[in-house]
Amino acid sequence: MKKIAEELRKQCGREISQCNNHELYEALLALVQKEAAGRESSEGKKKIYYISAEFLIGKLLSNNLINLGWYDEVRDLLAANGKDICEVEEAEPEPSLGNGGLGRLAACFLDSMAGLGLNGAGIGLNYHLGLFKQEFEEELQKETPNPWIEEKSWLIRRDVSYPVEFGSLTVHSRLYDIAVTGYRNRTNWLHLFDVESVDEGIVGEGISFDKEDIAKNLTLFLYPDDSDEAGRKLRVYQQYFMVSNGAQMILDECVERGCTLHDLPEYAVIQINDTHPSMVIPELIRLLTKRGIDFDEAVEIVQKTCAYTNHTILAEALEKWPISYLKEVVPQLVPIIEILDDRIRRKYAGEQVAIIDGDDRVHMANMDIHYGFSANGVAYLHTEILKNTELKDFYELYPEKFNNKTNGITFRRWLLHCNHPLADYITKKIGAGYKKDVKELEKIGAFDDEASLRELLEIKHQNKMALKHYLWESQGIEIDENSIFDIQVKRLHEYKRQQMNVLYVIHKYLEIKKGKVPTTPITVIFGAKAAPAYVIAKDIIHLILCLEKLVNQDPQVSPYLKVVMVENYNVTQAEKLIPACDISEQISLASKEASGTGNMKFMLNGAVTLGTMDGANVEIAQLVGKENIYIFGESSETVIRHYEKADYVSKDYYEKNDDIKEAVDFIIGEELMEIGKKENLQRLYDELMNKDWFMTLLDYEDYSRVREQAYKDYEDRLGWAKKMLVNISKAGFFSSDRTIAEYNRDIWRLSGETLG
Ligand code: 26V
Repeated sequence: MKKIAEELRKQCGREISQCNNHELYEALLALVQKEAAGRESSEGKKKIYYISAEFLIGKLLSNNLINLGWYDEVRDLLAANGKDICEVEEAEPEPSLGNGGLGRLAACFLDSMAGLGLNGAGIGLNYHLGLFKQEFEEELQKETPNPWIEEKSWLIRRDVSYPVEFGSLTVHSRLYDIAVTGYRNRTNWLHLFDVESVDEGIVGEGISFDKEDIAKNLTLFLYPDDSDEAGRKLRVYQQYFMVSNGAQMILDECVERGCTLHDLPEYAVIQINDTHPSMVIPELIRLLTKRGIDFDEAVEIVQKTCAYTNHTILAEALEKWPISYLKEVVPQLVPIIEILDDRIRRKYAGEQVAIIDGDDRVHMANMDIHYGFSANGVAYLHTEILKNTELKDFYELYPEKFNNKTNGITFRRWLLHCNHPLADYITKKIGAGYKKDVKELEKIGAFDDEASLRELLEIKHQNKMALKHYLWESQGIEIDENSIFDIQVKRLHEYKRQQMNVLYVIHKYLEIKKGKVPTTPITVIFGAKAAPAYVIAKDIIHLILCLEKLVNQDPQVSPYLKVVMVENYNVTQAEKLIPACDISEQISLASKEASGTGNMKFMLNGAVTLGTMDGANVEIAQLVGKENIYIFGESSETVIRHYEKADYVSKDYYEKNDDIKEAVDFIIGEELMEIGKKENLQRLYDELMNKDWFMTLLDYEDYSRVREQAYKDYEDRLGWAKKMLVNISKAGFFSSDRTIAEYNRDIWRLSGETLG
């Protein structure tokens, strides 16, 4: 206590009580950085490099304090000086380096690698304006830049720079590092590459900028709009910049540790996070040959070093770059990719497994699978679908490469940090052992007596009060803490079916208007960003915002039903929403959600899942049993069959079911049309009626029935608390420590003695 107090005073230059929250944040940042650097370790011959376009790390101060074992001390010290650690936390801007589940997963994985003592690093890009910031204007999403880098930040500027050659220019990179503190363990680094010529001044209206001025725009935004060719090429520039820097750094580091390059797989393993970093394969081959290794051996070395993770079966998200783009942006890789393709074509006849297709597009995932040693899916069902359907041809060629690694989440952030009341309660009941060994969490399941269950309900209530307060303060929205908090937060995509949730809300609204009011009021909360060029997704946001206005302003309805769409949903908001949730909406069209990780966070925080048999929901259902989860809808097999036969006709469902008809018609009815824009609402209506590619109406009837059942069961408060308890107690499986231990056991094989 004394040491931290003294250091903090020294850092601030005055008494703690005299500092404002921002000064305290900066002083703590400096202290943590110093301590973290001291915990850097050189232990371990082999190193895992996790390359990813996204690292959705969230605010870092509190998590670092927890991992260093300083949190309680600092909280008490601040309190003793009249300061609130929560307010100090608020001074920190949230880094904007990710988009959704894939990026948050990468962040959880870094935490677990360091916590398990693995010799590992993340490699990515330092986007200055990140993913866009979402604002609502006239019930529409508006995108604005999201600058997050302040003069004092977690970024440490390093004296490391590499030349990166593009077809028309060469840039020189600059490395920035962020410390990844392991829970009571070593520090690893997240390496983020940048270019100093980047110029935030070129951003004009909204998030528009000159997409062709590469030197100035290269690390401005994550996922710049790719609706035009210049945008798509910029993504190729970014991807190559990331992997070329990464590959140069990996080779330099390994050589420094005694690697001859011939033995690279003994020193490095590279996990390719989805296809954005796939060019690391030809780039490494290029660099190895440049350093004197012959081509065949270089291919062999790379094949033993790289492993690929698939995060989606959606065809449109599987990257296929036109070879013409690569010729322009990275001409040096093209002959290599052509040879790689040629070798596959000589070996295997099937066009489906080729790397360069008949339209001269490079299938990045195909290259990863052929020229890596491992390909994994991210949940049991997802991996099965990859093996049996989407990547069947590859599975037949290389059954030994395929493996499943069910996703996980770090309990440090998603329980210890975001839900202090629940973490304290669990510690009080079963001790602190679960913090290091999540298997112990199951012990909490024994505390199902009435008094304990009431305590659990009281914690949930406290968290609902905190969320109510936050929403009021931050967005001026008023909600009823005694209502059911029914939450769907995730990226906006048709396959996730936020629109199905909306149809149910419309149905409820109409019921209430007709006089049928729910026993307990309901608060339906959404949070979602839509990709800037994804028109229908933005129309769905428009519909939600119009409905929010209609419902909340209707005095006849709003005592029973509220709709809330939080603005700019991000990690910080997730940390407030998840602990307060009663019902977790995980309602994707079966087969389409590879895993989901929000589902795990909600479960751990005592929400009950309402979901389809998709992604990791399948494993949640298996663990908690059918009394403790609300499952509805068609199976993935049925859905896949519908796609094969092309026999889903949304109009049939509309005609057959009066509730569906009424709710769908309401989208273009006069109440919403008065609030919203005809063009957007009509387009969404037409989409649902005539296409509905992700089969919203297929499961509506069952969804509505099961959702009603969940609301009914909620009335039995102790019965519900028991469900909460089972969910919490079974969540241990979804710790990313388990996931990372499996990656290490089956794929990375870093030496065991570093685990501990
Ligand atoms: C694809 C694209 C396509 C172009 C526009 C920008 C963009 C950005 C990301 C992606 C990759 C999508 C893959 C993805 O995010 N998958 C999610 O990964 C999570 C972690 O494994 C998993 O829980 C989610 O179910 C899965 O959707």
